[in-house]
Amino acid sequence: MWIKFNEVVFYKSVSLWAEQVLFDNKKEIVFVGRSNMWKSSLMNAIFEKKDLVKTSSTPGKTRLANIFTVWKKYYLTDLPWYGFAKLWRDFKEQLEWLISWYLEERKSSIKKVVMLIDSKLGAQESDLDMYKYILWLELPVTIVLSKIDKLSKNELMKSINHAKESFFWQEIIAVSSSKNIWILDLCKNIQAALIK
Ligand SMILES: Nc1nc2c(ncn2[C@@H]2O[C@H](COP(=O)(O)OP(=O)(O)OP(=O)(O)O)[C@@H](O)[C@H]2O)c(=O)[nH]1
Ligand SMILES: [Mg+2]
Repeated sequence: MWIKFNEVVFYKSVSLWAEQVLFDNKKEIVFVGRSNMWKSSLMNAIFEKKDLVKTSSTPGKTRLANIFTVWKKYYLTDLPWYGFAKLWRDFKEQLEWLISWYLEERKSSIKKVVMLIDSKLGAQESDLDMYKYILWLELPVTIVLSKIDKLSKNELMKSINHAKESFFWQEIIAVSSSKNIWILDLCKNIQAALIK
């Protein structure tokens, strides 16, 4: 049976070293990516909501772990971004600590890490570092190619092939939240991880 993710409420935001992050053992899906990967917008598309997840045209909006509860049963979480080289170093480290601390604290409940990659630029060094870290944690991952509405069909094929080389053996889904392309496939992919 196919579950929609539209029965959703905001649960809470978590900052680094927040007490009691091990709130319960609900199964969880987390979303990671560099800044401005259209990550929060993708979550809104999955939830079929316009602006439940806060988005911004200024990169760097998501700075906390924002947790949403679906069907009172699952968590879908928007994690902060990583790898913005120009950022003030201490702050960058704090965000990356938040990601790693969160992933490690919640490791046993996380059923999938959805990792967004810029389809035009391809995987950057910071993406590959994050990817290796996720594999090291032995968490299942789905690679999502973002921003595909900026590509021609030919460029998209190249981008998918390139991602297949960078992320050997991984599931790769190319999505556009604004055009609602392949969102359903991603939802099914997430669902399969949750009901496993
Ligand atoms: N053309 C187009 N623009 C989009 C799409 N999705 C998001 N955007 C725009 O891209 C900008 C950034 O989107 P966000 O969803 O906030 O990106 P994010 O990855 O969460 O960014 P940070 O949290 O700031 O790191 C916003 O101005 C969105 O309106 C899309 O599918 N197509
Ligand atoms: Mg965001």
